[in-house]
Amino acid sequence: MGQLPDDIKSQESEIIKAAEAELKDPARRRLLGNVLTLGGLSLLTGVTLFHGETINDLLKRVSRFNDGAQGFLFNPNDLAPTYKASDIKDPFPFNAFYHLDALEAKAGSVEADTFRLKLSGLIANKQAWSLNDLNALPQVTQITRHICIEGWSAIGQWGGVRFSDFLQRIDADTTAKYVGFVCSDGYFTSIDMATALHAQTQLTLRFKDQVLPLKFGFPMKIRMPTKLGYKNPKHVIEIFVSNTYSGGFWENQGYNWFGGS
Ligand SMILES: Nc1nc2c(c(=O)[nH]1)N[C@H]1C(S)=C(S)[C@@H](COP(=O)(O)O)O[C@H]1N2
Ligand SMILES: [Mo]
Repeated sequence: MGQLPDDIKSQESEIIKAAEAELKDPARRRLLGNVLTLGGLSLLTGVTLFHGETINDLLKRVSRFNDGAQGFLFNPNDLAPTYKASDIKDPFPFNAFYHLDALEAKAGSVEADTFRLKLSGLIANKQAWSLNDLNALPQVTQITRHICIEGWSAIGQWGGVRFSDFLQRIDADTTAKYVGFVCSDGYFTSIDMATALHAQTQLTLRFKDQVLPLKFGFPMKIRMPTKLGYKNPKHVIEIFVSNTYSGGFWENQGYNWFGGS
């Protein structure tokens, strides 16, 4: 970007500043139809505003480009940055589509001993999994940054089963397009298979080496540092593999489905 003339550089930074402001204001995001991801924001580098076009028009234009192109731009071998234990945010923020006060009522129905993770769709071995059996699989940990589209981010440590290992073990059809998640609090989302197979995508059972607390997603969450927060489902009780698009809780209200960070 160093070679650009100053007037273009300053228009660019004005666009990015305006876009960031749009992203930060929840009311504006809703009005916009939540068109943009942080990945999309970085794609704004190099775009110019057409004559008479508003920032909103431009955001919509870039977002349409995002869902069409990010699947190709996304390199399944690219790793998200990792951090040191001393970088972990304490206390780590809680976020959900309801207030923390409602957590127990919304998501607290799962009993550790009797819980079984349900599997459905294009999976050969659909036997349901207990938490003990999941904990007996080879475990990995990651210290990565969680980025919420509402304008905050925080570094945390998550432990569990590498999701690609799990998909292999249950004999999932990894040529299928989507993996979907059903959550005990009514939340749901779905991801592309390339992200499901990404080396850092994790079926998470622990936060900071402790059993995943309810507020961070007990009985399990799916952690993907290559995706924004809303693509990381907590309280997962069912996983399905499918070629049929099934959207997601926020995605169906306008958030970008790809949701890469
Ligand atoms: N089941 C469920 N998962 C969810 C959500 C939710 O409301 N319910 N919110 C999402 C959003 S928008 C964010 S930012 C993260 C917050 O995760 P945390 O509470 O561990 O910080 O969870 C994501 N996964
Ligand atoms: Mo979020």
